[in-house]
Order: sequence, then structure tokens, then C-alpha cells
Amino acid sequence: MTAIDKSHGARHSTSRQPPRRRGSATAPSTTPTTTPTTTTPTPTQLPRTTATDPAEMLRQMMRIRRFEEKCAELYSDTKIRGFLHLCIGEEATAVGVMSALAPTDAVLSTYREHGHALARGLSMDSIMAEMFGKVTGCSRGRGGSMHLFDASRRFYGGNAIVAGGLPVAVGLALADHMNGRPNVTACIFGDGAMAEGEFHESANLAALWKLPVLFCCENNGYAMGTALARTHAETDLAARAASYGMVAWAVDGMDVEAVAEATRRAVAQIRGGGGPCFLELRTYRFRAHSMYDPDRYRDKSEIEQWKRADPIPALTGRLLSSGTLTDADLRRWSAEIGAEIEAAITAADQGELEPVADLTRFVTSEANRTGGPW
Ligand SMILES: Cc1ncc(C[n+]2csc(CCOP(=O)(O)OP(=O)(O)O)c2C)c(N)n1
Ligand SMILES: [Mg+2]
Repeated sequence: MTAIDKSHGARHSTSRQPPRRRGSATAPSTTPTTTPTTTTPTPTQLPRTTATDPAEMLRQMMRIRRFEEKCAELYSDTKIRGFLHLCIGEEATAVGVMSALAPTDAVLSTYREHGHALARGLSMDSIMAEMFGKVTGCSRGRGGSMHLFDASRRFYGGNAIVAGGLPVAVGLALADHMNGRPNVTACIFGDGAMAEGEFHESANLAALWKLPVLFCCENNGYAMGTALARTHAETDLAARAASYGMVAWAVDGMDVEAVAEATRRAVAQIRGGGGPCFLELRTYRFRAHSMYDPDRYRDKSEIEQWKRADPIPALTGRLLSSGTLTDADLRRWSAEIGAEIEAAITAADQGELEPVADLTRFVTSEANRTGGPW
């Protein structure tokens, strides 16, 4: 049984279909989907690990959604400037992946990383201040929306370069491997990154040296305005990754529990010394590529269809009907999240800009700045 609509991966088709929902007559799967092309063990053949609390995962997805909706407003108000890429619709991939990682694991992300950063535990205050360009931001206001970074969380960015995080992830994993540290490096990237040479170089080395890398491809069907089938000769991305000799699974990326389960199993396998794993998280962004994108390359009906697979109402409905969650819980969460966002905006507004005198700090070496040897 698959939770992924097969037409999704059909060659030469630009039409995107949402995965069938769990609980529907056609797709009652609770486990990640596997591609038939891999010969490696499927997630269900691996030992189960502890389940993550679905209610907490829902709360985190709601927090990310509300945060980003507010960011869109703040962008229109020119409080946030520069580029802004929202992950609205894709929250299940961020929360599901992060739920299965240990604090000692490393994470690399893309420019669409607010959700990853929040789910990884970067404070909302430090993220909001970063987007306001303030020195209290997690990158001292120098990076903005695309360059959230916090080494204390082993969150190594935020990267404006498509596929830019992949070789860095392999390097971090190599360092852990050589030092005998049992960490996994999770690298999140888009489907567009799989058309870049860096993906192939990184996948090849990680597989060759059996490095502890978790490749997480957020396949939302588009790279800016270009549909997957217009740029990829092989649109079955898990199959392509499997060709490097690594475990590769395609997962319903609109189902946070399926993402969490697949990630847990992949991480267990990697930590056990099995080498890298690849997850193709099939998802969809409800908003345009960025705030500048007029979004004219896809039918509105396609967006509406995917909204029916929205990970937040689907899980809310399941938890309410099972009695795990009450309306009062939802109201309380909503009030708490609203207050957290307002506090982050106030703090960001009050934060200072970095002084002009510090402009070259961290750009040239400190020795150079202070009149060093060269
Ligand atoms: C090396 C490189 N080439 C081109 C670009 C311009 N660019 C920015 S976003 C993007 C599309 C990437 O799509 P994808 O990897 O699928 O990520 P998504 O935006 O869908 O999350 C491109 C081509 C870039 N930033 N870096
Ligand atoms: Mg994409």
C-alpha cells in the first residue's frame, strides 16, 4: 500500500497530485512508503523506535505556520527585508525530521528554513531579530531569513546556494566519523538540488565512505517556477539516490507521523554504521516560491487540491476525534503561540543594529582587522 500517488513521479507530467490521506479508503498507511526500486531493507523491516508525541508535533507545526503567516505581514510592512521564502504547507517535513534527531546530531538546511530552525530549537526571538537585521539575531543580523545559524544547536544554516549545504554535511559527517562520535548529520535540501553536481558528489562520497549522513530531500515538485519533470530526466528521486548504493525511501511528506517514523528508522540505521540514508519527502508549498514570485506556473486548482492534504487540519482532526486533544488545548496553544510571536516582534523591534564600526568583523580575519601579520 502506498501513501504516495504514483502519478507524482510520472515522467513528463507537470501536474502534481497530493498523496492520498491516511484514514481514506484508499491509503490507510501509517508507515513511510518505500520505492519499489531499492533493494535495501524497508522502514517496516527495521526495529521500531519510540514514538514521538503527535500532539506535540501538531503544536510545533501550528507554531511554525503562525510564525510564517506573521512574517509575510511583516514583510509587507517592510519590517523584514531582503528575501523571504515561506514553508507554509511543508511544516510536517520540518517537524517530523527534527523530532527524530538527537541534540548532538548536526543539521544543514536551505533558504526555506524557518520551520527547520524553529523545530530544531532556535529561539523565536533570535530568528525574528535575525530577520529584522538586528545584532540580537542568531547570525547577528548579517544573514537574514536565508542564513539562520546556531552552532550551539548544531544548526549549520540556512544556505542561499541551492545544494550548498550538501558538501558541508558530508564534511561534518566525515569529521564525526573520523573522531568516532556517534552523530548523524541531517542535510535538508529541495528537489532542485538534485539537479546540481554537488548532490551527486556528496551522495557518492557519503555512500563510498559509509558516512553518517541523512539526506532529506523536500520534494515540493518545483524549483522556483520550474516543475520537476521539466528539469529531471528521472523524476523518481528516491530511485536516483538508491543508485548510489544507499538506502532510499519515498515518504508522504504531508504526514508528520510518517516523516518522523521514517526519520527515526533511517537515523537508527545510520547510527548503527549502515552508511547514509536518503528520504524523499513528498510535500507541497502552498505559497509562492518567495515574496517576489507571482506564482503563475501552476494551476490554482493544483494548490487547492494539495491544501486538502494540509498536515495541520488532518492531524488536528485525528487527535480531536481520538480524544487525545480538546478544543481547550487548541485555544490555549493558539494564545501561547500568539503571545510568543508578539514578544519576538517587540524584542526584535527594540534590538540594535550592528555598529558600522563592526562592519568587517567576521568578514576578514580578526588578525587582519587589527593590523595583523599581512
Ligand atoms: C547554485 C544556485 N543556482 C541557482 C540558484 C537560484 N535559485 C534559488 S532557489 C532555486 C530553486 C531551488 O528549488 P528547490 O531546491 O526545489 O527548493 P524549493 O525552493 O522548492 O524549496 C534556484 C534555482 C541558487 N540560489 N543557487
Ligand atoms: Mg522544490
